[in-house]
Formats: sequence, structure tokens, C-alpha cells
Amino acid sequence: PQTIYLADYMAPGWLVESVHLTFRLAPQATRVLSRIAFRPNPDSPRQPFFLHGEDLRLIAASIDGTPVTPQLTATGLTCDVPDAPFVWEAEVEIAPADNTVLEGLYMSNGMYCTQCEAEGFRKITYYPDRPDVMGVYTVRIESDLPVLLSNGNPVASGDGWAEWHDPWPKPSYLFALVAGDLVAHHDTFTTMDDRTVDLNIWVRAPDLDKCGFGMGALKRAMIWDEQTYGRAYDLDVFNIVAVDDFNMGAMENKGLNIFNSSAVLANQATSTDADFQRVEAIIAHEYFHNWTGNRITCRDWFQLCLKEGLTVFRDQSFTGDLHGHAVKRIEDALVMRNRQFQEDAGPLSHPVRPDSFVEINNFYTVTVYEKGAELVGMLKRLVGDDGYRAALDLYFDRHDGQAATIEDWLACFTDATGRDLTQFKRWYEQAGTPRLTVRDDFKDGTYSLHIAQETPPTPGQPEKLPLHIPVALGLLDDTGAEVLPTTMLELTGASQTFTFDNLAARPIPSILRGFSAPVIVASTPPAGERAFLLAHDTDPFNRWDAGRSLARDMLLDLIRQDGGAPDAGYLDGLRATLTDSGLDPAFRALVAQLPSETDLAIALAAAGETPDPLQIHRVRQDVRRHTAEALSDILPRLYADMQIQSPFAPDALQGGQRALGNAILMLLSERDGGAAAQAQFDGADNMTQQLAALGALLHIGKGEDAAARFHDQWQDDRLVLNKWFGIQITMAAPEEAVDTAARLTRHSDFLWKNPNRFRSVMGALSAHPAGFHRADGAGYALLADWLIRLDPLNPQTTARMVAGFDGLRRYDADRQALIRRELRRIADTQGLSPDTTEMVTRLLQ
Ligand code: BAL
Ligand code: ZN
Repeated sequence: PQTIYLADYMAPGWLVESVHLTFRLAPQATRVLSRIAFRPNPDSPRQPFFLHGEDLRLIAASIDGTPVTPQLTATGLTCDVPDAPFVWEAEVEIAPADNTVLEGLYMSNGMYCTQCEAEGFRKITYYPDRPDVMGVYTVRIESDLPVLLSNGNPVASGDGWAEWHDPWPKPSYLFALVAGDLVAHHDTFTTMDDRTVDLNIWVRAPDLDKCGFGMGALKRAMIWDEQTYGRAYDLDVFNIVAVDDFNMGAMENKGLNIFNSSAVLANQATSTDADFQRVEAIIAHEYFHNWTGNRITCRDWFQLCLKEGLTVFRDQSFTGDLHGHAVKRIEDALVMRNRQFQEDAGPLSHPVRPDSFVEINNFYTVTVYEKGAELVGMLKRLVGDDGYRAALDLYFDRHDGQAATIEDWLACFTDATGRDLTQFKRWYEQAGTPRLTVRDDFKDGTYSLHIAQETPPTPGQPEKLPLHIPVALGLLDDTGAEVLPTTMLELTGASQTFTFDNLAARPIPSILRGFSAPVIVASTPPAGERAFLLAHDTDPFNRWDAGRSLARDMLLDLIRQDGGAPDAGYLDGLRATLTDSGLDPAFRALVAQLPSETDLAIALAAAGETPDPLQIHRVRQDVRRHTAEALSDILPRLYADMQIQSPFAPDALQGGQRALGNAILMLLSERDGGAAAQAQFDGADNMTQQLAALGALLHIGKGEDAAARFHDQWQDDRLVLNKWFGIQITMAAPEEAVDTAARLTRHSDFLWKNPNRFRSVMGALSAHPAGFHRADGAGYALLADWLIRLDPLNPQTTARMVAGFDGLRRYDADRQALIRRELRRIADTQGLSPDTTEMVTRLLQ
């Protein structure tokens, strides 16, 4: 496989004016006719004419009507062309029914659909398949299927055909086509510039009762983007299609978003509160891409964070605006700490803007997406709300219709606000999680805060430079009143001192409020100070974080002494928080959540210790049992208080109550033999309650009957069945998780070629640290067996799931050796895809 470097970027030699495509659909022999108007790029030196193409059978080609015989290569074709504008025509044949890679044009349950990002269009026809070549597309689809869709607006249709025209120039990765026996949930939306837009969510008929929530989410997103960013929709129709077989969550194709059915279908009976929130966020995310991704796209795939980081930041802000920023910020910080910091600490670490790759599909990562979003958030903190809006307005004005870079993006901030962002740019180029150490002193009314930063080496980047870090600080007095409201310190040096004068007494600092930068604060304040912040901090994030940090330290101490009861301070703090009815139940549920097993393993590894996954699991479980006992006087009442009498609504208030109620249910189940969970399971009228009860029963080893009943009830609902597969593994005892996963792979419903189903088992296994890291390596072997099996069919999903082995360096030498053995077994597999090869190679390096 060939490595591609950002430094080698060259502008395209040929630009595209217009693209006309005709599809004659047939499962084994679809004909694709293309007519493409090319012109030389005036800003680029002449280059040989090259079109990407993979797995295509070329039938005929011509230039300006004259037949030509191009030279076919492994990755496309070359051809002699005039040094002037010309029209290229070609006819190719492809076999969508045989396409298991789920990239290009493929079939899912009898429907045709496409996935072209990042480089799938080259599997549809010969084309300059790179994002900086943008063209205006007209598409004709010929098929007997009743619904025929493509990008843009419908032009005309007849018996067995339809034509679509997209007036907005776009790169090929945003092309989409759907043909199927589908029905629509329809609505309309009138934009702020008075355009009436037809909105459709296209599904198979049995799923029509799962579209209402998604439609509401789409309309909420459309209004929000108008009100918050001044961006209106720009076509007459907006189509969403639900597809069962899909590698990603969803895809923002212009005017025709294609969704993994799990990311759009939702109703009370089948979806949890987390599902509703995810559906709303992903629908918003794909919709927001219409401006941040589609109208302004990326010059090349190294710039992926330009659209993804910004669009994640936008969907996070949307969710926060709708449902509350405090809880959303904690959830987003948890993703960063549990997943992105882990990626950054291991062999897969890479910058938000990578400078090389083999397979770009391997870089749709939590670093590019979520850390990318954090960088946008930091920019906003540095320039302020008005500066941010001015910079974004300039970005939309200046780059509309263009394929842009991170340099273009940062220049908009500098030009709109005057801020020099030269140092800030390092965030895009330098991998790794900065660690801050904080020291303070107080003398003669002056409080001094000394902050030092250091970023550890990452693969290929041994030396790190200081970053420009916004550190939000508040100072409290001993009653909890603010002596300094939230203030943005700007840390730019390797170490720096900030002073605050005229203080009556030594203040209590609240540092990195709102998780103002994606960094680790390595020096924790004394426990007493954190207990104070848990009780008093005016910043909700830091209030939660203080409790979290106390819980983590308590757990780490217990792990080091191999068990024991949690200390009274922790239990008192938890009791006070859980019973404080002035606090949002969702916030209380987050405080009740113990740090994850992975979080604890990372903390031990960072302290130079070797984590034992089984011991971590055991101690965490002990703490849960002790907590259930210590709080037994308040739990039944609290649980009862969280039961909702009013009709179900998937809103933040009810969702928070259910989250807290179900956190309490887990504790109650430690002591009541599952009575409350069984009652909740029997009486549940929504999936959140049913699934949580099933989980609680499985966790105490009493879930067999409930699991069987759950399967009977939901065997015809593939999305709910994914939950059934997953939860049995997630809730399995460590010694049973691998066997449970292996047993489930033999179940007749384990349709492993479906990415969602595959992930529901293998993803759940690798996310169960104590089960997956079983000392005999059976977990590693099981995952490796299945990845080897999936790779020839679906390299993209295989390669992503290889990341389940990330973190190998944290564990003991025996486990590391076992993991390496499995990784080598994967690497040695004959014909392994470049995607998986790249991931395994990076993990083994
Ligand atoms: N562009 C790939 C899917 C997404 O991030 O929206
Ligand atoms: Zn995206």
C-alpha cells in the first residue's frame, strides 16, 4: 500500500464543468453512462489526464464524440486529451449486488444505494475522484423500482425513470443515488428566505412508524442553523433515506442524506433516550454539513477536520442549546477522556490534521471529529462569541463554493478578529494530549497560579512545542462565592504565572472550567478542596469533575490495596448530590456514574503502573455493592421519585429522570435480588426502561428469562435485536463475556455481514475490558478470527474494529504478547486489505 503525504498536494490539472450520469440499474450488470465536460485548470501546470476507477468494466469511451482507447491502470485510466475544454463520455458496467464493501453503488435488502465518501465514486465510474474537483451534476436513473432518488431537485420522471439536477457544484464524494421500494414520511419547511422545502424520510413500509422523531429533529436543525449561523437550506427538497447495511452513522450527500437506519429510526417502544439523542444529533450533523462540508468542502482529505470538527462542534452546540449545556459538556468531555485521550496515548495517535495516510477511511476518528470540534470550541473561547460569528460569516462569504484548507479557516479568524493564530495552528499539526501541572501560592493579597504544559511524544513526533491553551479559571471564597468570575487565561509558554491582586484571603481555584481545552490537568488539588468544589463550584462542569476526580482517586486507592469499602467522604458527597432535588436529575445521574474501567486503566498506566483489568472490574463492583448498602435508606424512595406518570416524551427532563432512576436501579439490584428490575422489565412501556431493567437483571446473573422474552418480543426488529446481542455481552461477568460472545456468534440471528450486527457483538466484546482482556487471550483470538473473516467482505468496518486492540501497551507483558500474536495473525492473512493492514501495522509498530 502507498502512503500519501499532505506535502505532496498538487492542484488538479483538469476541472469539471458539468457531469451527466445515466444509470441503467440491474443487480449484476448496472450500466453507468457518463458525460463530463472538462477544462484545463488555469491555476495548475498541465498534467497527464488521469481518472480514478476501481472494479469497473469499461465498455466504451470517447472524447468530443470520437471513440478513444484509454490506458487502464490498477487505479484508473489515462488518456491523451486536447489542451482545451473537451467532453469525455464513457460507459462502464458494475455489479452492485456483489458489492459487499458497502462503498460505491451497492444493494441492501433489495434497494440500491451509494456511499462515496471518501473515495467510493471511483467504483461507480471513471472520474477525478478528489474533493477539490467540483461539478454540477444531472442524473438519470432507469429502473422498475418505484422510488428513484439522487442529489438536488427532481427534474422529470416517467414510467421506469427519473431525472435529478443539482445546481450546486459538488465534489464526487457527495454524489448519491437510491432506488427502492420505499415509502416516505413527508413534511415541509419554509426557510427564512421563503423557500418551501419538501422534506422526506424514506424507509421500508414497516418502519414508517419510526420516522416522526427524526422529522422533528430535522426541522429543529433547520431552524437552529438559520437562527444561530444565518444559514438557510438551498434546494427544494431534502431527502433522508434509511439503509440497514451501512458502514458509518450517516452521510451528508447534497440533498440526499443516506443514513444507517440506527441513526434515523426511533420510537418510544424501540429506542432508548440515548438513541433519541443520537438520532437528533446525527440528523442535525448531516444537515449542518450542507454548509460546513458541502457548500464549503475540503481541498483534500488531510483537511477532513475542516468539515468534521466544525460540524461536530455545531451539532454539539445544537444539542446543548436544546437540552442543556451543562450535561452535554460533561458527556462530550467523557468522550474525549475515555476515547480520544486513549487514542492519543497509544500507537494510533495522530494530529487532528494528519500529514500522511494509507487509507483515508482509517482517519474518521475521534481525534479528527471530536478533538477537531474541541479546537473549534477553543477558537471560539479565544475570540469570544462575536468574534466567532464574524469569523464564520467571513468563512461562508469568502469560501462558498470552494474546497478549502485549515489555513483558509484560520485566516478567517485572523482577518475577522485580528488575532494571531500562528501558535494555535499547532493544535492541528501536533498529536498528543497536553498535560498541565498547576501550582499556586498566596502572599500579601496576591494569588499566583503557575501553570506548566507538556505534551508527551507520539508516533513520528518525538519533540513537542508549547500550545496556545485557553484555561478558563474562576476563584471562589470559602463560602463558595465567586471572587473572580470565569476568566479565560491564555497559556502560551511552556510555563507561565498568572497573578490576581487585592484578595482578602487565599481563594479556591476552579481550573479548566467547562473543559475549556482538551488537556489533562495532571496535578489534582487536595481532596478537601475537591470536596468543596463538588459542593459549591458555580461551574457545573467542574462541580461534576471534582466529584469524578474524588471517585477516581478513591477507586485507584482501592485497586492498589486490592479491595475495600469506599470512604465516608465519597459516600457523603454522593448522598448529598443524589438527594439534592435542586440539581438536574441528568446531572445527578452523571455524578452517580463511576469512572469507567478503561478510565481507571488509563489512570494507572499514566502513573506508571500495570492495570489488571479483572481486578479493576472487581473493585469497581465492590464499590457499587458497598454504595448500595450505604445508601440503602434513600435508594427506594429516590427510585420511586424518578418514575414518570405522564405520557412518554423523549425530552431532556424525562430522559434525565430515567437516567437517574436506572442508575439507582443498578444499585437496588445489588440488594433486592432483581425484584425492582423484574417489575420494571414487566411493566416497561418504552425501550429505555425495558433495556435498563434487562441490563440490571443480566448484571446480577438473573437475566436469562428476561433475555429470552426480549428476543421473542423483538426478533423481527433488527435494530432492537442489535441491543439484545450487545447487552448480553456488556453485562456479562468477566469470565463469561467471551463465551457469551462466542455463543452469540452461533445464533441464527447473527447476520455478521451487516455492520451493525457485527459491531453489536464484536464491538461490545472489545468494550468490555475485563472480559476482552481475559488472561488466556481467548477474547483476542475471537475478535481476530472474526476480523479475518470480515476483512475480504468489508475492509472498512474490519479496519475500524481493529482499533479494539488499541491500548495493548497498557497491559502486562503476557497480555501484550497475546495481543501481538493475534495482530500478527491478522497481518499475515493472505490478501488482507490495505485498510486493515495499515491499522494492524500502526498498532504493532
Ligand atoms: N462525512 C461522513 C459522515 C459524517 O461525518 O457526517
Ligand atoms: Zn460529519
